[in-house]
Amino acid sequence: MPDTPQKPPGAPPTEDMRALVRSHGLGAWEQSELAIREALSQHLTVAFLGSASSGKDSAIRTLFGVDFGDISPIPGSTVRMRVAPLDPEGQVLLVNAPGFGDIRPEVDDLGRRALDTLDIVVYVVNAEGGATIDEKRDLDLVRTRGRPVLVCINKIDLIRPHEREEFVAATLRQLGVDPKDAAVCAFDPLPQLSEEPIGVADVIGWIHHHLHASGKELLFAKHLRNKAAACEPIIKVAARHASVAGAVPIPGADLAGVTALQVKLIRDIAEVFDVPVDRDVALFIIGEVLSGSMRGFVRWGVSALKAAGWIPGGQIAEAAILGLSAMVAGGTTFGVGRAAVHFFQSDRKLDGDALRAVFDAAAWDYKRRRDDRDPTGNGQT
Ligand SMILES: Nc1nc2c(ncn2[C@@H]2O[C@H](COP(=O)(O)OP(=O)(O)OP(=O)(O)O)[C@@H](O)[C@H]2O)c(=O)[nH]1
Ligand SMILES: [Mg+2]
Repeated sequence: MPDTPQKPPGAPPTEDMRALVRSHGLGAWEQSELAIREALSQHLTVAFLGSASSGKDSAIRTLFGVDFGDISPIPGSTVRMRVAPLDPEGQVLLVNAPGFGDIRPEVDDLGRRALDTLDIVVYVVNAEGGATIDEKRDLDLVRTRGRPVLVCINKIDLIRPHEREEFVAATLRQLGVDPKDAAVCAFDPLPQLSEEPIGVADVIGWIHHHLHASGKELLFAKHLRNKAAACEPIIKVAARHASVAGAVPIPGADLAGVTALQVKLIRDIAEVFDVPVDRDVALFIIGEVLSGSMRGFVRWGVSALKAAGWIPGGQIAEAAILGLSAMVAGGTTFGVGRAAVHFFQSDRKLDGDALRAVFDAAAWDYKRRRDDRDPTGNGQT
């Protein structure tokens, strides 16, 4: 028996909460080990194609933080189609070429293998001047390979803000591209027009989404320059999975399923930051944020669930409770992810209070966005 049986559910002492997380998180730690090792043993090839000066090198520099010209190309590269590894083992290859048009006959062995194993194509179009017939023809050829192709309308900073929407729509129509497979970008904007690159998060999100099926998204995220941006889609996916896990990750409820997802999420994030993480660190983060159950998001979750008729440990069958538990599970997982990002960004110097503050802000943010999408509040989106 726990030594505090009289405590109302939803408000166990902080120490109990930490112990609870610990007991659920230990097994999850072992399970996630294998999954991560497998994800990181994959191979990934991303091609950046597009006509002269469209911004291929700028895209590579902004996304991966490397100067493509400084990486030694692998044998099989040609003057026009260069293939270079992002890591010493050559697990992640980048292809940098104008297009596929007349290239195939020129490349041999490894270069051809790079083309054959392509995972993702990023086709960069220069917004200045709009799309050309040649680009349309080349893009059509690229698409015949059956790989996911993202079209980036780059240098959007050079188009006047009020003309952008119409310009983008017209360009995509000309190219025959579905807007969901396009991103509006400025990989290297003129400083006077935009201080930051534009559209990078969209590009990362799209690629992450399309690599998810093959399990290569962690390898991709690990090589990105902007670590927080790299983690964002990972956090969103984990929150979505948690929200459908049908478990309530709060004191007095069934932590197990959601804790396992959160432990894995923290490990993934640590991998992206390339920092060692051990079990205790992961459980520390989860334990600290959830032990803030006397206030904030977790407190809201407990009260809302109880008001809807939820009994801790009971079956979740009613739609209202199901919707709320999905919100709580998704929100806490989203919050745990953001807290972990800040934790690793701060070089592991965040204490419990700081972690809880980040957690809470993110969890409310998640709830607000869900509420906007689902004004009925019953989670049936
Ligand atoms: N204004 C603006 N200029 C950009 C942007 N992206 C790239 N450029 C500029 O466009 C020029 C060409 O960019 P690169 O990244 O070298 O293009 P590329 O496709 O690799 O060019 P090639 O290898 O010569 O075909 C450079 O001067 C960049 O600074 C952008 O988003 N906005
Ligand atoms: Mg170039």
